[in-house]
Amino acid sequence: MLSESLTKTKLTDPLILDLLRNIREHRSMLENLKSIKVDPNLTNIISNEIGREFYIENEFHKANGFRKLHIEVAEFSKSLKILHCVFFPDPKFDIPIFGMDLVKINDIVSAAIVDLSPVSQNQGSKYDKFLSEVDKSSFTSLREIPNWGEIFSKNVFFASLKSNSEKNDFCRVVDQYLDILIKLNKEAKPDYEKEIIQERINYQRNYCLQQMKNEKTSMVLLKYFDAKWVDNYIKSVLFDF
Ligand code: BLA
Repeated sequence: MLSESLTKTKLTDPLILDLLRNIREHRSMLENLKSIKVDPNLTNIISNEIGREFYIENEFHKANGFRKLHIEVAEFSKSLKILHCVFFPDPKFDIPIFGMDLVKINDIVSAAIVDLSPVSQNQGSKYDKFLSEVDKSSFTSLREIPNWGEIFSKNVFFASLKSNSEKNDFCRVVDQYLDILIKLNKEAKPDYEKEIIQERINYQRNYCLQQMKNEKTSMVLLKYFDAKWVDNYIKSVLFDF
């Protein structure tokens, strides 16, 4: 087992710890898993200034089929907790982008989103059926995807979580989406045709550019960091391409 899978986070929120454990478990199933070196100033960021406390913890890996496996745990002003995860595929492989975001404000999970987002025009048809079979019937507060979210698949799941049973159900949906991702990864063989690879690169670039239009990400960071720092963090840590 990699030492990273044992890394303790400062965060103690049970829902986020559950999701984190599950995501790390799936990550550990990938072949040739290696951590990626990233500027330590951007990996673990902590402030203890009274009233403006925060910490951001990042893990970066790569593996067969993936150019970057990123997990971020963050807490701001002791009230806003975030679990952010994007697994970017290696464009040589026919694997979608796994993305999830959980935003918890005090005890309310206002946003819980998970998707396997396509990186080519026809990719969805390969796994749409599996995603659509994942049971999402129990949720009471589904949310509408904003305009920039055209990058997501038609089976993107987005909701607020209102009860413990919805929180458990979201963990199950994430678990099942990750199972599907691992299965697609196992079946994938590298492609060498330039056009196919270029299309996947273009889709990843577009995914990142659209995510950058989510002002809610930058609005949080701008409360704690200056604009130049935020711009660099978003472009090099969260959504590089
Ligand atoms: C929304 N993202 C949000 C919100 C906050 C953040 C505060 C508002 C919560 C709400 O609408 O209820 C903040 N998210 C962050 C920050 C980070 C983060 C600061 O990850 C990291 C430092 N966002 C992603 C990814 C996805 C994503 C990978 O980073 C999806 C795979 C989605 N976040 C997403 C969506 C919304 C959101 C769709 C709702 C936006 C809206 O309704 O306008």
